[in-house]
Amino acid sequence: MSLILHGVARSRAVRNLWMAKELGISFTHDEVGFGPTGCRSPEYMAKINPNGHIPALSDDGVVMWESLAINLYLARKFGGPLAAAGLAEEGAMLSWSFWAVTELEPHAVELMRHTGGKPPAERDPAIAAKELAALKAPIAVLEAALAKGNGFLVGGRFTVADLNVAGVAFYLRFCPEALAAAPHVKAWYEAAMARPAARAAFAMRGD
Ligand SMILES: N[C@@H](CCC(=O)N[C@@H](CS)C(=O)NCC(=O)O)C(=O)O
Repeated sequence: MSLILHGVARSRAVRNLWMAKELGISFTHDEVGFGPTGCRSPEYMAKINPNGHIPALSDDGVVMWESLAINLYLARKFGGPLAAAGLAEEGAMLSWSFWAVTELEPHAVELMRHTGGKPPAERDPAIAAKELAALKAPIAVLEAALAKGNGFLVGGRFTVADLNVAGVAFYLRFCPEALAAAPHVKAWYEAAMARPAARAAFAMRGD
């Protein structure tokens, strides 16, 4: 089998497992984990990802890293309703995916750490409050887009853009307050996570 997804489900690889299940494609799951015997091993870093991170993808000589880029690649390769129907949609999908990793993810990760990710004694409510405040603007952007798009980001249907952004919004899960003023985001996120492919992928995390 030529398509190999490297990375355990309990990492950002869950985003790619979700995408692969949406597409119904066959792939080998190489469950590379963390640390010196996993994604920091010299062999993995030499052959797959010099950054020492998971996930990564190998596809017949094409080696990729960056979870959201991998999903855009899979969408382009396998097509179907999650993929772009034309350049305008592709542009919007690229915009939302880059937006998710730059505008949303840094604050959402810190919020996650200080609301549920770290042991309680290591959580700092002041950092959580600061990140929650910083998330107001991007969440308002998402809320407005979903209101305008009837619950979807691109093309009036569930696409890789929704999957990529929802995969990042997963970091907000310990802080319901983050979506309290964003009913469209809340409904969209819940619908995305209720999809059979999402449930199957997230179940692999075992949490
Ligand atoms: N922007 C990258 C981030 C990759 C990343 O930081 N992965 C984490 C796991 S979710 C990792 O590999 N951590 C282990 C390490 O850095 O040693 C992506 O979206 O793929």
